[in-house]
Amino acid sequence: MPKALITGITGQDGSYLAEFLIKQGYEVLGMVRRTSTINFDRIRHFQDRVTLVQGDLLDQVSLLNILEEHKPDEVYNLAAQSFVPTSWTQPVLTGEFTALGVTRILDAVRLVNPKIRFYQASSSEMFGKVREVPQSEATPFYPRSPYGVAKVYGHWITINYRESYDLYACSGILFNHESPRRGLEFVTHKITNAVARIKLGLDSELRLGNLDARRDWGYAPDYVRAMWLMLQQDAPDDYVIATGETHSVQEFCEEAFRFVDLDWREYVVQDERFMRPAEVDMLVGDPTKAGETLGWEPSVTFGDLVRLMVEADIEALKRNARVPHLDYA
Ligand code: NAP
Ligand code: F7E
Repeated sequence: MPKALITGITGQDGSYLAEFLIKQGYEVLGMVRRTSTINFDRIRHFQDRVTLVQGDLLDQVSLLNILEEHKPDEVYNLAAQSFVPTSWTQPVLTGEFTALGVTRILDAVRLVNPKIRFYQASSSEMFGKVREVPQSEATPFYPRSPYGVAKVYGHWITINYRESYDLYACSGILFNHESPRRGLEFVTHKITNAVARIKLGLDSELRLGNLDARRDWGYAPDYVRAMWLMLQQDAPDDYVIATGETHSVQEFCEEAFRFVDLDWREYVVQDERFMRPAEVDMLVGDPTKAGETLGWEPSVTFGDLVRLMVEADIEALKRNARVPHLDYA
């Protein structure tokens, strides 16, 4: 039975990846950090089928001990400070988690067992102020936030460890991917949660920042399959994972409100508080290499993604399962 370690198992992607790997017949280890309140909402329904181990990307010894004790064959490094606005208010911490954290775990792999196959969660935010359209593996980076800068570091240190130490280390340059498990601070889930609340009479407006920003939005379970495929090839490489379609935040609103027969213009209010010091105006990925080499393609359209998220939020609210608001996002 192959064994995989997932850092960030309590996050959106970590939870879907764990379920996917269990179905593939893996023994799954999930690294969790110590918190005063347990935050296992996304993994509770399969917690009895994974082994949780305590560790932190800030703590080198914990990483070494986990690899030595549990001997995984594959490591998926998904842990990060992943919210772009927080990277301006906590830039050093973001660099510690999202940039240097990658070196800490790569070094642990190199020292404990360089045969471990390694996946790094790189991001389309590295393209930032885009140099070409669409963005592919060959597009130069121009990050526009401390988060984007930290991800560029994580990307290049992964490539450097591959080339310096002959590690099987891959970097997936994933464009935005969403689901009902997405953090409520990200724009898609913020919108679908608000649409559900407004539809059920629990709220009357939705305050957003830049409605013109465009993203290439896919469905998270499709994207974790791509992570696994990257580690099953003959040789390690880097891949763009995207749908190839771009939509604006406004289009996302239109679609989400239309689904519940409401007009978005009656509820959406633009609010300076949600504007960023620097914006990534437009992202759209070219997933040709992933299609040709990995046989990967997305299975959920933009319209289906919006609808499944709105439906899930309405259901959750009816069960009284959603928190109301986040003031800072
Ligand atoms: P997420 O929901 O924010 O999850 C992040 C995970 O990292 C959580 O499990 C969190 O644990 C953990 N974590 C944070 N700091 C840590 C530390 N110091 N030590 C150990 N664990 C730590 O993120 P996601 O959307 O699943 O994304 C997964 C990865 O892909 C991230 O690296 C993200 O930057 C990257 N990425 C995401 C997207 C996307 O569209 N979702 C696109 C490209 C790249 P707690 O639960 O304890 O906070
Ligand atoms: O913003 C605009 C905002 O926070 C998308 C992370 O997973 O994907 C994610 O980063 C766009 C931006 O995601 C609000 O200005 C408008 O242009 O959902 P987001 P992100 O910044 O693209 C990448 C690939 C990652 O790697 C990251 O980890 O939406 N926007 N109004 C807003 N965004 C938020 N959050 N809130 C608003 O009110």
